[in-house]
Amino acid sequence: MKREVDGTIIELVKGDITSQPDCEAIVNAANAQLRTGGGVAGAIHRAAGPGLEKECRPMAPISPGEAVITSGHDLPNDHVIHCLGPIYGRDEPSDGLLANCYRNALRLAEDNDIPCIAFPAISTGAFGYPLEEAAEVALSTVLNEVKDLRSVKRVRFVLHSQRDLDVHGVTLDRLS
Ligand code: AR6
Repeated sequence: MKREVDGTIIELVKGDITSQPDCEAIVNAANAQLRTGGGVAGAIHRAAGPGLEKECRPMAPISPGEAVITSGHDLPNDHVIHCLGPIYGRDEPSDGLLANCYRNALRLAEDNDIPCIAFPAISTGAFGYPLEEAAEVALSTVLNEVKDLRSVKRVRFVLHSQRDLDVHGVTLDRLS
């Protein structure tokens, strides 16, 4: 599914965040220590190789809603933007902190002249954020930001399951 809004393409695909070679930046659903882990963080660190953790070390820890940028190491992408999503039910306000992740990642992409950025569904795995609510926050935040984007021409959401893709599709339909 694809929408063009204010000259930016917002697209939803089913897939693996580490297999997006046509995007200059991918976003990591990171932990505060910026170490490898499960889910997205595990997949990204495995594909990037040990140099990524080494580059991350001096930037840690980060707080919920914060984003930092590194190079992509052995990934096919130039950059990884690491975002710490809120742990649902613990880091409050969860919706504001999750929105900060998307906003801060887009700002870093703009500052680094990145044309395409690919996001996973931050916080919806180990951090327990309900999928429908997270999709609403993610897509409404991106839709609010597009008018200010100059470098970023494509924002891709890479969803891991058919259900995740369907929920984001219904939400994007409703919001755009
Ligand atoms: N590509 C795209 N999406 C994926 C992939 C992948 N390779 N793998 C999982 N997902 P999570 P969080 C989906 O847990 O909730 C880590 O251990 C997954 O199905 O990766 O922000 C870190 O170290 C879910 O929908 O991120 C942190 O401690 C979504 O990506 C913690 O988990 C996010 O799941 C972060 O938790």
